Amino acid sequence: MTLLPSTDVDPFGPEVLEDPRPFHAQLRDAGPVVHLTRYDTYAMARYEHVHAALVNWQGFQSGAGVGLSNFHTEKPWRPPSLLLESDPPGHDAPRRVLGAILSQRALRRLREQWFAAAEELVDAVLAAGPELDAVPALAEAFPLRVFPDAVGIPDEGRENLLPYGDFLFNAFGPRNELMEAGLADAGRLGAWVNEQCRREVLAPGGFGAAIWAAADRGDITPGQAPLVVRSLLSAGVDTTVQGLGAVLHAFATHPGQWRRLRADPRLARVAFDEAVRWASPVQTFFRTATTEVRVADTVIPSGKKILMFLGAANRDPRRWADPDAFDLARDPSGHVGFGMGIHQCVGQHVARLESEALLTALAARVETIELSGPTRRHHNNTMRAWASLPMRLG
Ligand code: OVV
Repeated sequence: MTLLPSTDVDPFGPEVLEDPRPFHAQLRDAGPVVHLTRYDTYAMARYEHVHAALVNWQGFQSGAGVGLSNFHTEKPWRPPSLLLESDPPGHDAPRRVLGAILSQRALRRLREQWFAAAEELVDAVLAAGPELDAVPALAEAFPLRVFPDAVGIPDEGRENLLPYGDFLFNAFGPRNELMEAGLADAGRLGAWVNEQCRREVLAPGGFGAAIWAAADRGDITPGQAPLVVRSLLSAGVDTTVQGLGAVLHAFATHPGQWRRLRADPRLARVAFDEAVRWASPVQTFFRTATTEVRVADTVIPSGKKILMFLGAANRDPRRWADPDAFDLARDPSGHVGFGMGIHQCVGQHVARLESEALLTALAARVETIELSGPTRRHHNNTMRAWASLPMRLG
């Protein structure tokens, strides 16, 4: 029996959120499982074990919540998600419905429209001059331009989407300053989001209406439909914003890779997955041990929370050659930035299409991308995020 390694480092503290890479290396090197003494939870940071746990939904459940809080002992801040915070068999019907609506095939009808929207946005940004902050001007602007329309929500109140997501992703962590700072507005934001999930509010032809149509067919119940729409509005905006921020930052700091993309714009798709691997916009989710589960030499007691470090697994040198390099020549498939197994990101094709549209528009118009000032992180308990990315487009 080997002793279980432990650390009292706070994975949600400001130093780790500013730059988690040294802590990730420490966790990976300590062993397959590490005890996080501050929260009496367990951590996995090596690719092999993160991957194995993500595909083992029988041993590592999501129904007790995928944040630090255990829904079996603490009341969740909002009714649990039918997709994220649920297990088979209840998980499966909502997942099947949303999976079909967001499938690559179903998204084909949006492709032309989103490519045109990206060209329009990039033209407008370039007309305003070569210097910009890529966070508001591109990473936020593009998803906000195309995604709420695709869901079919009205224009009014869309400014609530990003703050709602920021709070939601903070709420997966402990009740620290980041979480507390969002509490004052959480009720109002949550009420607005819930209002957008009603059948009467959602425009015909959108993802939201398609979810209600699935309820009419009996594929899900009418009681489930608004919660499935809520998942779109919860997981569909901040995540893609940070994914686009990551890929723009990656290119701004890797000029050779930008030249490569310009030479072959079909690399736009692999570029996004490589950026999701490299930056892991969603850094962590918890699981809960359904019974005593053994991982390598460690027995995790039933009911304990386990923090899965997606970002650490995605840069594990045991799995990836030269893991810190952003490299379009690598095959990033198998990364766990979208998760893995039955909960793997149901919106990943939406995210890829948004990124492909934006990168294709940029590659056709912009020879060089470079940072033009100091970048600034946005701290969130779950997301690795940018507050500001000053850039010059040449
Ligand atoms: C993946 C994810 C993040 C946040 C919220 C949800 C899903 C949801 O289903 O509400």
